[in-house]
Amino acid sequence: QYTDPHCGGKQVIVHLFEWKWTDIALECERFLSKKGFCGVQVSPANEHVMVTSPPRPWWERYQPVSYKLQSRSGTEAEFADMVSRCKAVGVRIYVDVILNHMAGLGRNGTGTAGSTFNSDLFDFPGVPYIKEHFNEVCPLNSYNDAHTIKDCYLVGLTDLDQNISYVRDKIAAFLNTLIDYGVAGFRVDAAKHMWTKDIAAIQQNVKDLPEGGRPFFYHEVIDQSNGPVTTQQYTSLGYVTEFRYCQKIKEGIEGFDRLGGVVDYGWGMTDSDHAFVFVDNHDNQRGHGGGGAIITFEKPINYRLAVAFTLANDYGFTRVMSSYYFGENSDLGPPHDINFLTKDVPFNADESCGNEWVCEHRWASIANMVAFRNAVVGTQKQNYFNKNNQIAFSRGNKGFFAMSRSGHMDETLQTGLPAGQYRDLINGRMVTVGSDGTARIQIDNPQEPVLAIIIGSDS
Ligand code: AAO
Repeated sequence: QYTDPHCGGKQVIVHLFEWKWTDIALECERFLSKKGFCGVQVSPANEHVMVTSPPRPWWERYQPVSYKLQSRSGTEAEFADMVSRCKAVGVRIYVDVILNHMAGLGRNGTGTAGSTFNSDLFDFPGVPYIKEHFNEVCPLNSYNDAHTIKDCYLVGLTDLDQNISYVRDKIAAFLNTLIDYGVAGFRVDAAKHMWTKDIAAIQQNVKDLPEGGRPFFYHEVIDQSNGPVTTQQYTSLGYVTEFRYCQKIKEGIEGFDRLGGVVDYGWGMTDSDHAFVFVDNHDNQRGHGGGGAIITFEKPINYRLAVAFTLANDYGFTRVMSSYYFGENSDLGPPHDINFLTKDVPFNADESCGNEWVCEHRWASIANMVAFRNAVVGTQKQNYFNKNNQIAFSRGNKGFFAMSRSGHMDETLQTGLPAGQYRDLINGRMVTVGSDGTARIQIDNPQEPVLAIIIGSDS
Protein backbone atom coordinates (compact mmCIF):
# COMPACT_ATOMS: atom_id res chain seq x y z
CA GLN A 1 0.00 0.00 0.00
CA TYR A 2 1.17 3.50 -0.89
CA THR A 3 4.27 1.98 -2.52
CA ASP A 4 3.15 1.83 -6.16
CA PRO A 5 4.32 4.90 -8.11
CA HIS A 6 1.80 4.19 -10.88
CA CYS A 7 4.18 4.58 -13.80
CA GLY A 8 3.91 1.22 -15.50
CA GLY A 9 6.75 -0.46 -13.60
CA LYS A 10 9.37 2.21 -14.29
CA GLN A 11 11.89 2.79 -11.54
CA VAL A 12 13.40 6.28 -11.43
CA ILE A 13 12.06 9.68 -10.38
CA VAL A 14 13.91 12.94 -11.10
CA HIS A 15 13.66 15.96 -8.80
CA LEU A 16 13.49 19.00 -11.08
CA PHE A 17 14.24 21.31 -8.17
CA GLU A 18 12.69 24.77 -8.62
CA TRP A 19 11.82 24.27 -12.29
CA LYS A 20 8.78 26.11 -13.61
CA TRP A 21 5.72 24.05 -14.53
CA THR A 22 6.01 25.13 -18.17
CA ASP A 23 9.57 23.78 -18.41
CA ILE A 24 8.69 20.52 -16.67
CA ALA A 25 5.89 19.87 -19.16
CA LEU A 26 8.36 20.35 -22.01
CA GLU A 27 10.99 18.16 -20.34
CA CYS A 28 8.47 15.32 -19.94
CA GLU A 29 7.69 15.46 -23.64
CA ARG A 30 11.14 15.98 -25.11
CA PHE A 31 13.39 13.99 -22.75
CA LEU A 32 12.02 12.17 -19.69
CA SER A 33 9.50 10.04 -21.56
CA LYS A 34 12.14 9.01 -24.09
CA LYS A 35 14.64 7.99 -21.41
CA GLY A 36 12.11 5.95 -19.41
CA PHE A 37 11.74 8.12 -16.33
CA CYS A 38 8.83 7.16 -14.09
CA GLY A 39 8.13 10.69 -12.98
CA VAL A 40 9.14 14.04 -11.58
CA GLN A 41 9.28 15.30 -8.02
CA VAL A 42 8.23 18.94 -8.29
CA SER A 43 8.88 21.74 -5.81
CA PRO A 44 5.99 22.67 -3.49
CA ALA A 45 2.99 23.72 -5.60
CA ASN A 46 1.02 25.66 -3.01
CA GLU A 47 1.11 29.30 -1.91
CA HIS A 48 4.20 30.28 0.10
CA VAL A 49 5.82 33.31 1.70
CA MET A 50 8.05 35.66 -0.28
CA VAL A 51 11.19 36.25 1.76
CA THR A 52 13.06 39.52 1.14
CA SER A 53 16.06 38.96 3.44
CA PRO A 54 17.93 37.08 2.09
CA PRO A 55 16.41 37.95 -1.30
CA ARG A 56 13.95 35.27 -2.39
CA PRO A 57 15.81 32.15 -1.12
CA TRP A 58 14.78 28.73 -2.44
CA TRP A 59 13.60 27.79 1.06
CA GLU A 60 10.71 30.28 1.07
CA ARG A 61 8.66 27.53 -0.57
CA TYR A 62 8.88 25.50 2.65
CA GLN A 63 6.80 28.15 4.45
CA PRO A 64 3.19 27.65 3.30
CA VAL A 65 0.60 30.43 3.42
CA SER A 66 -2.33 28.43 2.00
CA TYR A 67 -3.08 25.43 -0.22
CA LYS A 68 -3.88 27.59 -3.26
CA LEU A 69 -1.90 26.31 -6.23
CA GLN A 70 0.03 29.41 -7.14
CA SER A 71 3.76 29.38 -6.45
CA ARG A 72 7.10 30.51 -7.73
CA SER A 73 6.90 27.69 -10.32
CA GLY A 74 3.68 28.95 -11.85
CA THR A 75 -0.08 29.25 -11.77
CA GLU A 76 -2.75 26.63 -11.11
CA ALA A 77 -3.56 26.47 -14.84
CA GLU A 78 0.11 25.87 -15.65
CA PHE A 79 0.28 23.19 -12.96
CA ALA A 80 -2.76 21.42 -14.39
CA ASP A 81 -1.34 21.59 -17.90
CA MET A 82 2.00 20.15 -16.74
CA VAL A 83 0.41 17.23 -14.88
CA SER A 84 -1.76 16.19 -17.80
CA ARG A 85 0.90 16.65 -20.48
CA CYS A 86 3.42 14.62 -18.50
CA LYS A 87 0.85 11.93 -17.76
CA ALA A 88 -0.04 11.76 -21.45
CA VAL A 89 3.55 10.69 -22.23
CA GLY A 90 3.72 8.26 -19.30
CA VAL A 91 5.58 10.50 -16.84
CA ARG A 92 3.92 11.06 -13.46
CA ILE A 93 4.11 14.04 -11.12
CA TYR A 94 4.93 13.68 -7.39
CA VAL A 95 4.36 16.84 -5.40
CA ASP A 96 6.52 17.93 -2.46
CA VAL A 97 3.86 18.64 0.19
CA ILE A 98 4.40 20.51 3.45
CA LEU A 99 1.89 19.23 5.97
CA ASN A 100 3.84 19.71 9.20
CA HIS A 101 3.72 23.47 9.43
CA MET A 102 2.87 26.85 7.95
CA ALA A 103 5.13 29.92 7.76
CA GLY A 104 7.75 30.75 10.38
CA LEU A 105 7.15 32.84 13.49
CA GLY A 106 7.83 36.51 12.91
CA ARG A 107 6.60 36.45 9.32
CA ASN A 108 3.52 38.20 7.94
CA GLY A 109 2.30 39.83 4.76
CA THR A 110 1.02 38.37 1.52
CA GLY A 111 1.79 35.04 -0.10
CA THR A 112 2.38 34.10 -3.73
CA ALA A 113 -1.37 33.71 -4.39
CA GLY A 114 -2.28 37.00 -2.73
CA SER A 115 -3.48 35.62 0.62
CA THR A 116 -2.66 37.62 3.72
CA PHE A 117 -1.16 35.88 6.75
CA ASN A 118 0.33 36.61 10.16
CA SER A 119 2.32 33.80 11.74
CA ASP A 120 2.60 35.40 15.19
CA LEU A 121 -1.22 35.56 15.33
CA PHE A 122 -1.47 32.04 13.81
CA ASP A 123 -3.74 33.60 11.20
CA PHE A 124 -3.80 31.95 7.77
CA PRO A 125 -7.14 33.07 6.26
CA GLY A 126 -6.31 31.48 2.89
CA VAL A 127 -6.94 28.01 4.40
CA PRO A 128 -8.28 29.16 6.95
CA TYR A 129 -6.22 28.14 10.01
CA ILE A 130 -6.39 29.94 13.37
CA LYS A 131 -4.54 29.58 16.66
CA GLU A 132 -6.43 26.51 17.88
CA HIS A 133 -5.08 24.49 14.93
CA PHE A 134 -1.46 24.77 16.06
CA ASN A 135 0.62 23.18 18.79
CA GLU A 136 1.76 25.35 21.70
CA VAL A 137 4.94 27.26 20.88
CA CYS A 138 8.12 25.48 21.95
CA PRO A 139 11.55 25.39 20.33
CA LEU A 140 12.71 22.18 18.67
CA ASN A 141 15.91 22.19 20.68
CA SER A 142 16.52 18.46 21.11
CA TYR A 143 16.57 15.57 18.69
CA ASN A 144 16.62 13.05 21.54
CA ASP A 145 12.95 13.20 22.42
CA ALA A 146 10.14 12.29 20.03
CA HIS A 147 7.65 14.72 21.61
CA THR A 148 10.00 17.65 21.08
CA ILE A 149 10.73 16.55 17.50
CA LYS A 150 7.07 16.20 16.62
CA ASP A 151 5.26 18.86 18.64
CA CYS A 152 7.78 21.70 18.80
CA TYR A 153 8.59 24.26 16.12
CA LEU A 154 11.15 23.06 13.55
CA VAL A 155 13.37 26.11 12.90
CA GLY A 156 10.52 28.28 14.24
CA LEU A 157 7.93 27.09 11.70
CA THR A 158 4.34 27.30 13.05
CA ASP A 159 3.58 23.69 13.91
CA LEU A 160 0.17 22.37 12.89
CA ASP A 161 -1.58 19.88 15.18
CA GLN A 162 -2.52 17.01 12.87
CA ASN A 163 -4.41 15.34 15.72
CA ILE A 164 -7.25 17.83 15.08
CA SER A 165 -9.77 16.50 12.58
CA TYR A 166 -10.26 19.94 11.00
CA VAL A 167 -6.52 20.07 10.23
CA ARG A 168 -6.55 16.53 8.86
CA ASP A 169 -9.50 17.40 6.65
CA LYS A 170 -7.86 20.54 5.25
CA ILE A 171 -4.69 18.60 4.47
CA ALA A 172 -6.56 15.69 2.90
CA ALA A 173 -8.62 18.12 0.78
CA PHE A 174 -5.38 19.66 -0.48
CA LEU A 175 -3.98 16.26 -1.44
CA ASN A 176 -7.28 15.27 -3.05
CA THR A 177 -7.22 18.40 -5.19
CA LEU A 178 -3.78 17.39 -6.45
CA ILE A 179 -5.03 13.87 -7.17
CA ASP A 180 -7.95 15.32 -9.13
CA TYR A 181 -5.41 17.05 -11.35
CA GLY A 182 -3.71 13.71 -12.02
CA VAL A 183 -0.69 13.61 -9.73
CA ALA A 184 0.39 10.10 -8.72
CA GLY A 185 1.84 10.76 -5.29
CA PHE A 186 3.60 12.87 -2.73
CA ARG A 187 6.91 13.55 -1.02
CA VAL A 188 5.88 14.34 2.55
CA ASP A 189 8.17 17.07 3.86
CA ALA A 190 9.30 16.83 7.49
CA ALA A 191 7.38 13.60 8.09
CA LYS A 192 9.85 12.98 10.91
CA HIS A 193 8.12 15.86 12.71
CA MET A 194 4.60 14.41 12.56
CA TRP A 195 3.11 11.47 14.47
CA THR A 196 2.69 8.41 12.29
CA LYS A 197 -0.86 7.86 13.56
CA ASP A 198 -1.78 11.34 12.28
CA ILE A 199 -0.15 10.74 8.90
CA ALA A 200 -1.99 7.41 8.67
CA ALA A 201 -5.32 9.12 9.37
CA ILE A 202 -4.64 11.75 6.72
CA GLN A 203 -3.61 9.13 4.15
CA GLN A 204 -6.82 7.21 4.85
CA ASN A 205 -8.78 10.35 3.95
CA VAL A 206 -7.00 10.65 0.62
CA LYS A 207 -8.84 9.25 -2.37
CA ASP A 208 -7.74 6.60 -4.84
CA LEU A 209 -6.22 7.80 -8.09
CA PRO A 210 -8.76 8.26 -10.90
CA GLU A 211 -7.24 5.26 -12.70
CA GLY A 212 -7.44 3.22 -9.48
CA GLY A 213 -4.98 2.39 -6.70
CA ARG A 214 -3.64 4.24 -3.71
CA PRO A 215 -1.38 7.25 -4.29
CA PHE A 216 2.38 6.82 -3.89
CA PHE A 217 3.78 8.27 -0.66
CA TYR A 218 7.40 8.78 0.36
CA HIS A 219 8.21 10.34 3.68
CA GLU A 220 11.13 12.60 4.50
CA VAL A 221 12.62 11.15 7.67
CA ILE A 222 16.29 11.88 8.40
CA ASP A 223 17.41 8.87 10.44
CA GLN A 224 21.15 8.60 11.05
CA SER A 225 20.67 5.82 13.62
CA ASN A 226 21.06 8.35 16.43
CA GLY A 227 17.57 9.35 17.52
CA PRO A 228 14.17 8.07 18.66
CA VAL A 229 12.48 8.55 15.26
CA THR A 230 13.39 5.77 12.83
CA THR A 231 12.58 5.09 9.20
CA GLN A 232 11.08 1.73 10.17
CA GLN A 233 8.32 3.52 12.10
CA TYR A 234 7.08 4.88 8.75
CA THR A 235 7.24 1.89 6.42
CA SER A 236 3.53 1.08 6.78
CA LEU A 237 2.88 4.52 5.25
CA GLY A 238 4.90 4.05 2.05
CA TYR A 239 8.54 4.59 1.17
CA VAL A 240 10.90 6.45 3.53
CA THR A 241 13.95 8.53 2.63
CA GLU A 242 17.19 6.69 3.41
CA PHE A 243 19.74 9.41 4.19
CA ARG A 244 22.30 6.89 5.44
CA TYR A 245 22.68 5.83 1.82
CA CYS A 246 23.99 9.31 0.90
CA GLN A 247 26.87 8.78 3.28
CA LYS A 248 27.40 5.13 2.33
CA ILE A 249 27.68 5.89 -1.37
CA LYS A 250 30.12 8.72 -0.75
CA GLU A 251 32.36 6.47 1.31
CA GLY A 252 32.04 3.73 -1.28
CA ILE A 253 32.91 5.96 -4.22
CA GLU A 254 35.85 7.55 -2.45
CA GLY A 255 37.17 4.18 -1.29
CA PHE A 256 36.34 2.39 -4.50
CA ASP A 257 37.52 -1.03 -3.51
CA ARG A 258 35.11 -1.02 -0.59
CA LEU A 259 32.09 -0.27 -2.73
CA GLY A 260 31.02 -3.88 -2.47
CA GLY A 261 29.78 -3.07 1.00
CA VAL A 262 27.99 0.12 0.13
CA VAL A 263 24.65 -1.24 1.23
CA ASP A 264 25.40 -3.48 4.16
CA TYR A 265 22.28 -2.59 6.20
CA GLY A 266 24.75 -2.42 9.08
CA TRP A 267 23.31 0.82 10.34
CA GLY A 268 19.75 -0.43 10.43
CA MET A 269 19.05 0.82 6.96
CA THR A 270 15.52 0.53 5.63
CA ASP A 271 14.49 -2.64 3.81
CA SER A 272 14.79 -2.40 0.05
CA ASP A 273 11.01 -2.40 -0.53
CA HIS A 274 10.62 0.81 1.49
CA ALA A 275 13.97 2.60 1.10
CA PHE A 276 13.77 5.79 -0.98
CA VAL A 277 17.33 6.19 -2.25
CA PHE A 278 19.34 9.10 -3.67
CA VAL A 279 22.95 10.29 -3.80
CA ASP A 280 22.14 13.84 -2.66
CA ASN A 281 19.07 16.00 -2.21
CA HIS A 282 18.22 19.70 -2.35
CA ASP A 283 19.12 20.13 1.33
CA ASN A 284 22.29 18.18 1.83
CA GLN A 285 23.83 19.30 -1.49
CA ARG A 286 23.99 22.81 0.03
CA GLY A 287 24.63 21.91 3.67
CA HIS A 288 21.04 22.03 4.96
CA GLY A 289 19.67 19.06 6.85
CA GLY A 290 22.77 16.90 6.98
CA GLY A 291 25.38 18.39 4.69
CA GLY A 292 29.03 17.45 4.65
CA ALA A 293 29.48 13.83 3.79
CA ILE A 294 27.74 14.08 0.41
CA ILE A 295 28.75 13.80 -3.25
CA THR A 296 27.17 16.41 -5.53
CA PHE A 297 27.51 17.75 -9.08
CA GLU A 298 30.46 19.79 -7.80
CA LYS A 299 32.53 16.60 -8.25
CA PRO A 300 31.13 15.58 -11.62
CA ILE A 301 33.09 12.37 -12.21
CA ASN A 302 32.50 10.98 -8.73
CA TYR A 303 28.89 12.07 -9.03
CA ARG A 304 28.39 10.15 -12.27
CA LEU A 305 29.95 7.05 -10.69
CA ALA A 306 27.75 7.41 -7.60
CA VAL A 307 24.48 7.86 -9.47
CA ALA A 308 25.28 5.22 -12.09
CA PHE A 309 26.12 2.71 -9.35
CA THR A 310 22.93 3.61 -7.48
CA LEU A 311 20.83 3.03 -10.58
CA ALA A 312 22.63 -0.22 -11.43
CA ASN A 313 22.29 -1.50 -7.87
CA ASP A 314 19.34 -3.47 -6.52
CA TYR A 315 18.50 -1.34 -3.47
CA GLY A 316 15.38 0.76 -2.93
CA PHE A 317 13.39 3.09 -5.17
CA THR A 318 15.61 5.74 -6.74
CA ARG A 319 15.48 9.48 -7.23
CA VAL A 320 17.91 11.47 -9.35
CA MET A 321 18.68 15.08 -8.39
CA SER A 322 18.62 17.93 -10.93
CA SER A 323 20.06 21.18 -9.60
CA TYR A 324 21.07 24.74 -10.37
CA TYR A 325 24.48 26.27 -9.63
CA PHE A 326 24.62 28.24 -6.38
CA GLY A 327 28.32 28.65 -5.65
CA GLU A 328 28.93 29.58 -2.01
CA ASN A 329 25.44 30.97 -1.45
CA SER A 330 23.34 28.21 0.07
CA ASP A 331 20.30 30.50 0.23
CA LEU A 332 20.37 31.42 -3.46
CA GLY A 333 17.05 30.85 -5.21
CA PRO A 334 16.73 29.42 -8.72
CA PRO A 335 18.19 31.27 -11.73
CA HIS A 336 16.08 34.41 -12.05
CA ASP A 337 15.75 37.80 -13.71
CA ILE A 338 15.86 41.13 -11.85
CA ASN A 339 12.21 40.68 -10.83
CA PHE A 340 13.00 37.25 -9.34
CA LEU A 341 11.04 35.47 -12.05
CA THR A 342 12.54 32.02 -12.54
CA LYS A 343 14.40 31.62 -15.80
CA ASP A 344 13.58 29.09 -18.49
CA VAL A 345 15.76 25.98 -18.92
CA PRO A 346 17.39 26.40 -22.35
CA PHE A 347 19.45 23.72 -24.09
CA ASN A 348 22.84 23.91 -25.72
CA ALA A 349 23.71 22.00 -28.88
CA ASP A 350 25.13 19.11 -26.82
CA GLU A 351 21.87 18.84 -24.83
CA SER A 352 23.43 20.36 -21.69
CA CYS A 353 21.46 23.13 -20.01
CA GLY A 354 22.02 26.88 -20.00
CA ASN A 355 21.00 29.68 -17.60
CA GLU A 356 22.88 28.14 -14.63
CA TRP A 357 20.76 24.97 -14.56
CA VAL A 358 22.99 21.92 -13.94
CA CYS A 359 20.67 19.22 -15.34
CA GLU A 360 22.56 16.24 -13.92
CA HIS A 361 19.64 14.11 -15.11
CA ARG A 362 20.78 14.73 -18.70
CA TRP A 363 24.37 13.55 -18.17
CA ALA A 364 24.91 10.39 -20.24
CA SER A 365 26.05 8.16 -17.34
CA ILE A 366 22.91 9.13 -15.42
CA ALA A 367 20.17 9.55 -18.06
CA ASN A 368 21.01 6.33 -19.88
CA MET A 369 21.13 4.26 -16.69
CA VAL A 370 17.39 4.80 -16.24
CA ALA A 371 16.71 2.28 -19.03
CA PHE A 372 19.10 -0.13 -17.33
CA ARG A 373 17.30 0.02 -13.99
CA ASN A 374 13.93 -0.39 -15.69
CA ALA A 375 15.20 -3.42 -17.61
CA VAL A 376 16.74 -5.30 -14.66
CA VAL A 377 14.00 -4.80 -12.07
CA GLY A 378 13.48 -7.91 -9.97
CA THR A 379 16.89 -9.47 -10.66
CA GLN A 380 19.78 -10.12 -8.28
CA LYS A 381 23.31 -8.71 -8.39
CA GLN A 382 25.70 -11.45 -9.53
CA ASN A 383 29.22 -11.92 -10.91
CA TYR A 384 30.54 -9.09 -8.76
CA PHE A 385 33.97 -7.86 -9.90
CA ASN A 386 35.92 -5.25 -7.92
CA LYS A 387 39.58 -4.68 -8.75
CA ASN A 388 41.94 -1.80 -9.52
CA ASN A 389 39.27 0.87 -9.04
CA GLN A 390 36.92 -0.92 -11.38
CA ILE A 391 33.55 -2.41 -10.51
CA ALA A 392 31.26 -4.63 -12.54
CA PHE A 393 28.30 -6.89 -11.92
CA SER A 394 25.41 -8.51 -13.71
CA ARG A 395 21.75 -8.25 -12.84
CA GLY A 396 20.38 -11.73 -13.37
CA ASN A 397 20.36 -12.48 -17.08
CA LYS A 398 18.92 -9.06 -17.93
CA GLY A 399 21.83 -6.65 -17.73
CA PHE A 400 25.50 -6.07 -17.05
CA PHE A 401 27.12 -2.94 -15.60
CA ALA A 402 30.71 -1.74 -15.28
CA MET A 403 32.43 1.45 -14.15
CA SER A 404 36.01 2.61 -13.79
CA ARG A 405 37.38 5.46 -11.77
CA SER A 406 40.06 6.22 -14.34
CA GLY A 407 37.63 6.07 -17.23
CA HIS A 408 39.59 3.19 -18.75
CA MET A 409 38.88 -0.50 -18.45
CA ASP A 410 39.73 -3.58 -20.47
CA GLU A 411 38.77 -6.85 -18.79
CA THR A 412 37.15 -10.07 -19.89
CA LEU A 413 34.29 -10.74 -17.51
CA GLN A 414 31.29 -12.99 -16.97
CA THR A 415 28.20 -10.98 -17.95
CA GLY A 416 25.49 -13.51 -17.10
CA LEU A 417 23.89 -12.66 -20.47
CA PRO A 418 22.96 -14.85 -23.42
CA ALA A 419 25.42 -14.84 -26.31
CA GLY A 420 24.97 -11.97 -28.72
CA GLN A 421 25.77 -8.39 -29.63
CA TYR A 422 24.84 -5.63 -27.21
CA ARG A 423 25.20 -1.87 -27.51
CA ASP A 424 26.57 0.01 -24.49
CA LEU A 425 23.83 2.40 -23.35
CA ILE A 426 26.34 5.06 -22.27
CA ASN A 427 29.08 5.32 -24.90
CA GLY A 428 27.59 3.26 -27.71
CA ARG A 429 30.37 0.69 -28.14
CA MET A 430 29.28 -2.81 -29.22
CA VAL A 431 29.91 -5.62 -26.74
CA THR A 432 30.09 -9.25 -27.91
CA VAL A 433 28.98 -11.84 -25.37
CA GLY A 434 30.25 -15.32 -26.14
CA SER A 435 28.46 -18.61 -25.68
CA ASP A 436 30.04 -18.96 -22.21
CA GLY A 437 28.59 -15.59 -21.14
CA THR A 438 31.92 -13.77 -21.04
CA ALA A 439 32.73 -10.59 -22.91
CA ARG A 440 35.59 -8.15 -23.33
CA ILE A 441 34.47 -5.10 -21.34
CA GLN A 442 36.08 -1.87 -22.47
CA ILE A 443 35.59 1.66 -21.15
CA ASP A 444 37.54 4.48 -22.69
CA ASN A 445 35.94 7.76 -21.67
CA PRO A 446 37.05 9.55 -18.47
CA GLN A 447 34.07 11.93 -18.75
CA GLU A 448 31.43 9.16 -18.85
CA PRO A 449 33.27 6.23 -17.21
CA VAL A 450 30.41 3.75 -17.27
CA LEU A 451 29.26 0.84 -19.43
CA ALA A 452 25.83 -0.79 -19.30
CA ILE A 453 24.21 -3.36 -21.53
CA ILE A 454 20.76 -4.88 -21.32
CA ILE A 455 18.77 -7.55 -23.04
CA GLY A 456 17.40 -6.02 -26.21
CA SER A 457 20.12 -3.35 -26.49
CA ASP A 458 21.53 -4.82 -29.68
CA SER A 459 20.11 -2.41 -32.22
C1 AAO B 1 14.33 29.06 7.18
C2 AAO B 1 15.58 29.69 7.76
C3 AAO B 1 15.56 29.53 9.27
C4 AAO B 1 14.28 30.11 9.85
C5 AAO B 1 13.08 29.45 9.20
C6 AAO B 1 11.74 29.97 9.66
O1 AAO B 1 16.72 29.06 7.22
O2 AAO B 1 16.68 30.24 9.81
O3 AAO B 1 14.23 29.88 11.24
O4 AAO B 1 13.18 29.62 7.78
O5 AAO B 1 11.57 31.32 9.28
C7 AAO B 1 14.07 24.57 4.46
C8 AAO B 1 15.44 25.10 4.83
C9 AAO B 1 15.40 25.85 6.15
C10 AAO B 1 14.32 26.90 6.12
C11 AAO B 1 13.00 26.18 5.90
C12 AAO B 1 11.78 27.11 5.89
O6 AAO B 1 16.34 24.03 4.92
O7 AAO B 1 16.67 26.48 6.33
O8 AAO B 1 14.32 27.63 7.35
O9 AAO B 1 13.04 25.55 4.61
O10 AAO B 1 11.91 28.09 4.94
C13 AAO B 1 15.65 18.77 9.74
C14 AAO B 1 14.29 18.16 9.43
C15 AAO B 1 14.04 17.98 7.95
C16 AAO B 1 14.37 19.22 7.15
C17 AAO B 1 15.81 19.59 7.46
C18 AAO B 1 16.25 20.85 6.71
O11 AAO B 1 14.17 16.93 10.12
O12 AAO B 1 12.66 17.67 7.79
O13 AAO B 1 15.95 19.86 8.87
N1 AAO B 1 14.13 19.04 5.71
C19 AAO B 1 12.86 19.51 5.09
C20 AAO B 1 13.10 20.15 3.73
C21 AAO B 1 13.82 21.46 3.90
C22 AAO B 1 12.93 22.44 4.65
C23 AAO B 1 12.11 21.80 5.70
C24 AAO B 1 12.09 20.43 5.91
C25 AAO B 1 11.11 22.66 6.38
O14 AAO B 1 13.74 19.25 2.89
O15 AAO B 1 14.22 22.00 2.67
O16 AAO B 1 13.75 23.45 5.28
O17 AAO B 1 9.93 22.61 5.58
C26 AAO B 1 19.69 16.48 12.19
C27 AAO B 1 18.31 15.88 12.34
C28 AAO B 1 17.46 16.13 11.13
C29 AAO B 1 17.43 17.60 10.81
C30 AAO B 1 18.89 18.08 10.61
C31 AAO B 1 18.97 19.57 10.28
O18 AAO B 1 20.41 15.78 11.18
O19 AAO B 1 18.44 14.47 12.57
O20 AAO B 1 16.15 15.68 11.40
O21 AAO B 1 16.68 17.82 9.61
O22 AAO B 1 19.61 17.84 11.81
O23 AAO B 1 18.56 20.32 11.37
C32 AAO B 1 24.38 14.66 10.68
C33 AAO B 1 23.57 14.00 11.79
C34 AAO B 1 22.10 14.18 11.53
C35 AAO B 1 21.79 15.63 11.44
C36 AAO B 1 22.62 16.21 10.32
C37 AAO B 1 22.42 17.71 10.13
O24 AAO B 1 24.19 13.97 9.45
O25 AAO B 1 23.88 12.62 11.81
O26 AAO B 1 21.32 13.60 12.55
O27 AAO B 1 24.01 15.99 10.52
O28 AAO B 1 22.97 18.41 11.19
